[in-house]
Amino acid sequence: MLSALIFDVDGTLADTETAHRTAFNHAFKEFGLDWHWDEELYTDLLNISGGKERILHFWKSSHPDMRELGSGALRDTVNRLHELKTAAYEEAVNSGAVSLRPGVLRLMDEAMAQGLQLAIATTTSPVNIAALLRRAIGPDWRLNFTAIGDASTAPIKKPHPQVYLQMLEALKLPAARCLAFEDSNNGLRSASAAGLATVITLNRYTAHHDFSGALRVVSDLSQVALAQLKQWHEAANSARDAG
Ligand code: XBP
Ligand code: MG
Repeated sequence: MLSALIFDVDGTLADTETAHRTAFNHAFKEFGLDWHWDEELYTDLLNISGGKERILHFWKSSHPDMRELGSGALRDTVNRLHELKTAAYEEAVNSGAVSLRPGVLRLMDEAMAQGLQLAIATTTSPVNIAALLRRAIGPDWRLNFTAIGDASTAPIKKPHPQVYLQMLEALKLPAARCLAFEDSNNGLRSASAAGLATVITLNRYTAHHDFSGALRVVSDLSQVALAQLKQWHEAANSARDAG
């Protein structure tokens, strides 16, 4: 029986990556760097999960001759850049730059009304989740979720399954009784490696990703009712049991 829904955040709960990209560029400018991530470059950089990891990857790939002066200087600089980025992103979300994708709130309400548990499994930072859901759901948004896995709980980023395994443990449920919602190949691989059937919601930054093995690929959740999800889930479990 389907007993829990586990949601990714960026690109799934909301189309956040444009706001993230703008915040990265703001941080680079504020720090005095002449870096600028346009949409094409950022779409490619999204293959790297995690903002800090993405900055480091870009720095090393665009400046291969770079030499670290003092131990930790690189790490400290990346951390400072990410702090500036996170502050700019939070400010943007608090001023209404991002809203939940179609169907997300309705599906969550439907699931809670039918006694299903909800959880979050994301790569992003806790403050980003709070800013988004406080604005979309209200000050008591956390009460909707049995558990939240994020950059502070799961340092090993997607496609590693760490964050999804943490959520299954917190939900006290086997993967077969849950469904994951994702938007990227890294996310699909992370959820699949944790044994989860996964519904993909496409967005313009990740629509070109490989979604082989996904339970379903949909443009968004506006046409997906809980009854439909239960049917897909049951069919997936029967297919798996039939080997
Ligand atoms: C996607 C990510 C995140 C965001 C940026 O997260 O890879 O890193 O792009 O957020 P999700 P941070 O797993 O929710 O799709 O800068 O906070 O990492
Ligand atoms: Mg995502």
